[in-house]
Amino acid sequence: MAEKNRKAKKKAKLNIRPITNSAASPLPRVPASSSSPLVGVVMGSQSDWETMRHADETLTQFGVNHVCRVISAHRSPSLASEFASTAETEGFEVIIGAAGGAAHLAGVLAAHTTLPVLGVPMKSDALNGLDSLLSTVQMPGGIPVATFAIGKAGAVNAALFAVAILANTRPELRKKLHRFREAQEAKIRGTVL
Ligand code: RP5
Repeated sequence: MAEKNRKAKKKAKLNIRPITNSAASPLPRVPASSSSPLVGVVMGSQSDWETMRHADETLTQFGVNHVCRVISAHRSPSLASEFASTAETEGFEVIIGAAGGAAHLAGVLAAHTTLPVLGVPMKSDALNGLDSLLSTVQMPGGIPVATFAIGKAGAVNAALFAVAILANTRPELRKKLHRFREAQEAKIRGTVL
């Protein structure tokens, strides 16, 4: 049985498809690495990239292999379902879902996977992101989405939280998180106005 599981796992690994965005989308991209990505950063629109690039930069800072993709729960519902349903076998360990307005993306992703889904509400024109926040956070019991702050702080913190999850089984990431906190504090201690 163990041998069968090992073979199935190996096969799933070999079947990993490179996840790329359409050529028309210049920003979200697959980072240059041969190992499979651990974090999927998914956003509802390319217009979310200006905020979500901060999640991308934070994950890159920690050396975490990840992909950034535009997938809309409303405009490309089948793709959202396909991405989340296959995420676990693709080797992802955490998904970050960011959307604005009627922000159902993180919830829809969470409905199709048991991987941890971290939601980032985008600041919206109409209601400054309060709509996004409530749409993301008010999940029905049974399908959890860990929701972060609206905008840049949420994007950075979702990435840091993803690193913290991965660090549970990766001591080198835990060390990096400690160093990050120390550097952050040292910067404040060294600030004299
Ligand atoms: C949401 O609608 C997206 O996540 C974005 O925040 C918002 C507006 O999208 P665009 O009209 O700019 O594509 O689905």
